[in-house]
Amino acid sequence: MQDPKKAQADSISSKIIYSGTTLLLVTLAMSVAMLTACAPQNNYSSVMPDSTQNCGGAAVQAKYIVHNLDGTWDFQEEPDRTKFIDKYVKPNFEKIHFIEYDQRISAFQVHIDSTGPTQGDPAINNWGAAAINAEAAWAAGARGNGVIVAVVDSGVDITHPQLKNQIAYNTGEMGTDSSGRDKTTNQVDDDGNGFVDDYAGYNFVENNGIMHDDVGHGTHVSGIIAAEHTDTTIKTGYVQGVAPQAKILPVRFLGSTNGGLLSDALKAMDYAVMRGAKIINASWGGPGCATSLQQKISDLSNQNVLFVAAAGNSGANLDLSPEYPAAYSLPLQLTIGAIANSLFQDYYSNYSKHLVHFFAPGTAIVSTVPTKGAAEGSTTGYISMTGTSMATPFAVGAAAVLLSAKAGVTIQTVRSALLQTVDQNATYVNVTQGRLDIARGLNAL
Ligand SMILES: [Ca+2]
Ligand SMILES: [Ca+2]
Repeated sequence: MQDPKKAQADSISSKIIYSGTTLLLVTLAMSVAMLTACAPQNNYSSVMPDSTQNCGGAAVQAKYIVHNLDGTWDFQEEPDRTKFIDKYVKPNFEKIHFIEYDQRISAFQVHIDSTGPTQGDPAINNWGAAAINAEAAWAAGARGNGVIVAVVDSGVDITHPQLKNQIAYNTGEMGTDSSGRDKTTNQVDDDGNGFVDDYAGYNFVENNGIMHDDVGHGTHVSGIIAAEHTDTTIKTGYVQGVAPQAKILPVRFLGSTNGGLLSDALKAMDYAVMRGAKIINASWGGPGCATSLQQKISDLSNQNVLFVAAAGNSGANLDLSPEYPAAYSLPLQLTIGAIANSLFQDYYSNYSKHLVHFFAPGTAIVSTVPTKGAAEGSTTGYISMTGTSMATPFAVGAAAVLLSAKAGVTIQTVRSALLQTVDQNATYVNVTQGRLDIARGLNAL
């Protein structure tokens, strides 16, 4: 995307940096020259997205995402483009960095292998946790203690028996208010954080604090990260979260059809940071052309928040068929592909020597889903799913474990340790030629 305002912003900052009179004059002269040179395009439309842009059909042309030069976001809705320019762009032009259309985002389609394994069923074999050597971490007491992990997804079933104690509850929205009403439902922003009744995360699809998961995707991801257990060894029959003392922050932006809006994803990530999340699980993406998503993940890097993205399930080389956010390659990003139980890269997983950092277990992963009302039809609260959506939370859980393992460990150190300690296999097509190994990662801290 063209960035006509960047040159202007750069010249403004150079004016501030150089204090010598000559330099200042030269810089000012250059600025004037640049502005004059840009003049034919420097009308209000210059910050607008091309009206023909449809981003592979994902663009929502009545909705706009505005990024301001001061780093803030604005979200606007106006079906008439000319009206939008007159009413919003002209009065705010001087402070706008860029504007783009809102877009539809999808959770990566996962394959449902089997529905309804029951507790105690040997089909719940936790092969993924075993493959990444999670036992070593549990035995060492490194269990993600206190690390808040945001599952920015389709919501989470916060009543699931293996998740209800694993949620990053907001105590400022719990208990009773001065009128004796339940703070979780009193329609009051009791803790003054800008969100009403957000006792268990926030639902940006319906703009309320009521957390639910119609499709099971976010609940499945959450179980892989932090399903409750106290074991130090791999057992069968129930799910064992990789980081069972991490806290899940549910942030819902994908609705009942697994679709969501980019604007809601941006708001969801802002919310996650505000609530103290150190790691974001992003098991979603698509073709898209979202400058704002790239900007947001770049901002997260500056805020020391790790953004972990699923590589996608097209079985493609991301170098040739990029999907986003998987292919952004930002400083504090990890992009995760998938291996099967054989430990070989599975056919559906996207790959790239430059953009996919390592692989993690993604095939036939049993994890938690809502017991009632899940589209997948589970009546037991467990389901087996396959996809890079499942590989991503293994990496997220591992990062939480490493972050909690030693005082003073930074998220940058955690990311480097995970990258440097993969188990390698010559057949893997990714940056490290490797797959996730928590035990080795811990040893490298
Ligand atoms: Ca609140
Ligand atoms: Ca409240």
